[in-house]
Amino acid sequence: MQEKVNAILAEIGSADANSQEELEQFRIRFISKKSVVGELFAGLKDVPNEEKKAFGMKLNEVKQAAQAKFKELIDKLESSSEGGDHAHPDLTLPPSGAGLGSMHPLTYVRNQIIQIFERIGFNVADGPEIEDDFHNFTALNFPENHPAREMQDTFFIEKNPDILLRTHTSNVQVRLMQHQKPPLRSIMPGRVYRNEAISARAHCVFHQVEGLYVDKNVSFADLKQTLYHFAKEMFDKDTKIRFRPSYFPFTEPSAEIDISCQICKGDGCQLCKYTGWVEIAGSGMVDPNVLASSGIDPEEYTGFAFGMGIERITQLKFRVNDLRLYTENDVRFLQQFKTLH
Ligand code: 2NL
Repeated sequence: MQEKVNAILAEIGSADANSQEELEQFRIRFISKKSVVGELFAGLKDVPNEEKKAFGMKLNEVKQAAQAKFKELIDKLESSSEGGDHAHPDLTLPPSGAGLGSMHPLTYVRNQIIQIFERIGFNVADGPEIEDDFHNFTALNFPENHPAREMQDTFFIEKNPDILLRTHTSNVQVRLMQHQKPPLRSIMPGRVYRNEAISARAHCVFHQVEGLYVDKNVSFADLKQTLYHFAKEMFDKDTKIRFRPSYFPFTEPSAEIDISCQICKGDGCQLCKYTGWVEIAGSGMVDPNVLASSGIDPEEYTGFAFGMGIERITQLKFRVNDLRLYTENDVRFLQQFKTLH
């Protein structure tokens, strides 16, 4: 027994720990309830009575040696590199960087769209997101019973008279035509709202850029050339563009603009539904009724207008396949755009 005690004492004396793991091993072997020291104490009851006192004192010596060694090893580890930096930080070091944020891809694409149009003479106009029925619907030639006015599409704030969250940025164009004389050449980027369930492909808040050009003799050829130019600047130089007849209440004639699919280059893929084409914008010649309701004489002036979704353009540029990514602020998504500026 005495020999065993001496062996354990010697083991404690020469013990060392160079990591938290080794420290824990020491604790389990010499400090914990099930340690070898604990076992020695358990054996105390079998020691003859006359030796109990001396042996008990010896065991206390072992216990104290184990505890002293344990403390010594903790101190040693704390002042070494493992865990030491936290215990004793070097206050003279310069602070570590706060971790720079990155530009949101929608902000980047919006700025790019603005720059492309500014270079060809468009300016940026802004207006309210909370709007009345006239500027959001009536002035834009929406018939009284048009489905877009119904509850499922529009967030109404007040009824009679109707106050609502704008469903497109066209309200800014109406206000511009009311307050400025042609020539008008503006784009309106902004947030718009639709009463839709949120999914990968639909959101109740998204972003649009609309454009308006009103002057004497503005033609459909001007519209085509302007949007051709935009698509070439925004996407690859070899991007193909086509105009497809369409319908909007506020333009006549109307056309949707498709570009050759950026993912498969026209070969056909899931994004373009195997057509080789993807839609990027709607457009048309401003309906004479719209000019007239905004106080511009349709006999004297003509104009073209267009609208595009910023999320859509961003999806095509950066292959973002779920609209929810734009608003969830997941840093794993946002950090992928660190190089944008
Ligand atoms: C789309 C289609 C479009 C317009 C927006 C507009 C505005 C006024 C008058 C006439 Cl004030 N038109 N805007 C015209 C055609 C299409 O947007 O698909 N947007 C995402």
